[in-house]
Amino acid sequence: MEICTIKTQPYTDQVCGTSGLRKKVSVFKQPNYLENFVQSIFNSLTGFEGQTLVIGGDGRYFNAQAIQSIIKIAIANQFGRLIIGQNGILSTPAASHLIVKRKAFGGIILSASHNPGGPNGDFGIKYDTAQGAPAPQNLTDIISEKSKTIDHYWSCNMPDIDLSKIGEQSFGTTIIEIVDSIDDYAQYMETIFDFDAIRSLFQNGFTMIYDAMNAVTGPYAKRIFEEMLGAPKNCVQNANPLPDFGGLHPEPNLTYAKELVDKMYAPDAPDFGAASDGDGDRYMILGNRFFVSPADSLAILTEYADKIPFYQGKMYGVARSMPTANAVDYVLKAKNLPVYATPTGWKFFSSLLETQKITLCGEESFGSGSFHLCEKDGIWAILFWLNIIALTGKSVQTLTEELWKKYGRVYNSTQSYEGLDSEQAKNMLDVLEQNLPSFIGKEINGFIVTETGIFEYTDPVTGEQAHRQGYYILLDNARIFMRLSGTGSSGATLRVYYMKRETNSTELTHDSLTYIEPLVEVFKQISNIYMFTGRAEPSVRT
Ligand code: G16
Repeated sequence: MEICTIKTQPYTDQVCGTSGLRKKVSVFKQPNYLENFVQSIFNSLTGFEGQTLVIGGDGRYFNAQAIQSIIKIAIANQFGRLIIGQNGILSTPAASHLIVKRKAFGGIILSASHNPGGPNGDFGIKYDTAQGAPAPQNLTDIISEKSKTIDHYWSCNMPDIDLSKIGEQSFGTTIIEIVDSIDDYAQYMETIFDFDAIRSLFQNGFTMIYDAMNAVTGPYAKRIFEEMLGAPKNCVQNANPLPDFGGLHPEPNLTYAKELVDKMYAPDAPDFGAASDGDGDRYMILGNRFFVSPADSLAILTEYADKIPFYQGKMYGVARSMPTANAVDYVLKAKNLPVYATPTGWKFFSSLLETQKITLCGEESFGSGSFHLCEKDGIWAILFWLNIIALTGKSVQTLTEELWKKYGRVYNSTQSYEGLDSEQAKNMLDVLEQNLPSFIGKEINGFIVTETGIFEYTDPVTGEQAHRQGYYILLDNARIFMRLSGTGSSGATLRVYYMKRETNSTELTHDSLTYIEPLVEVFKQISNIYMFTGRAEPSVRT
């Protein structure tokens, strides 16, 4: 096996977004594009020689090919051990867990998360630190900088590795260890939740469907829900990870998880429905003809966390991203615990998790997590719900409606305008920014604007600052928040987040989208979105 130095030219577009580098597969397939980025990651790190690197991905198109290149570059860069999920598969939370459990230097996860896959779809790479956490902003900035000047990378002349066989092989001074992708993660979940109680729930006839959306969590869900917990056979649907997700858009929300939603609203709907995304870090919860918003889900996990032994005596506080509706704030107030509002992006939770300022965290984009891992974790959240249901004997709907009765309901909706022309979207936001102060004190569609601004953040642990993290408009008892998505691979996606709190007990069970509609009208008037982009309606509403 020979180590070779390969000359290369830099690409100028390797800028890390909300979670790593995400681009079309065709972009990643350009000569040396992937290799440049991987070497740029290693060029941004020090002291990894002889250390362990975890590698895995969500199995999407180009995963298998990319892993072989990464293995060769990692060996040439003198990592001591590469731990790779069997067949190159690891969900994002499972990779995060392996990094910590095996005391790895870090990990490379191949995924474009919830973005569609296949030859015309998206691919992505992200780096996780030794804490199993997404690379912080200062590191991703360095990686992006290094990628602009890279002129060579190291690789090895060696045949591709057979990733299907569990076990170890040596290459020079590097050991390659292929591991079962599910074992460690499943065992870890068993230490967090009361599997016996969940097993009894299913034995007593509780019904469930889980939609893996042909993405990475299928095998995890089969093992954990069906085999270990005795959930109904074949309750895991779209269970085989496919390179193109079978044409599905693996984003668990009311629009893209339509197959699951239809089943959960059918006359013979089961008690519980759930789905995850491409790489297994997001989740959606449905009851029988009932949808739980991500903000309510975080509030309910917080309400019941101290009933789960793993969290007893360890409730420190909770963080939510700023766009996330603030239902959890009222639960925390009652428990006399702090809440932190961070910018969008899981990496902003890391310092809070690592320093035990928070126990749980969550986002409106269907991600929740806790100090058990520094990544969001879809299957964990679903197990958390099952554990609460097993302990309380209450349905999804009852648990949610009880939350509303106790604390008031924070109606909320995220509405995304996907595929906008980037220039048009930017113009619209530039004008909006200029106009923001002039709205204060005005009445728009029956709401008085009380405050407007740009969200700026200082990390309470590290003191690092994040600027211009979105625009907010506060109205009486309501809020509109706007930002551009950081996870798309082409054009621009504008996300508009609405919330309005209701405490009148006779007004708690309206249809959320209908209730929010007057606020949507405020957004349309304030932004002039139609005039700037030609788009009147969002493409995704949750
Ligand atoms: C990533 C981050 C999340 C964040 C989301 C925002 O999710 O990990 O923390 O909420 O992006 O997406 P957008 O910028 O499109 O609104 P994921 O699941 O794509 O890794």
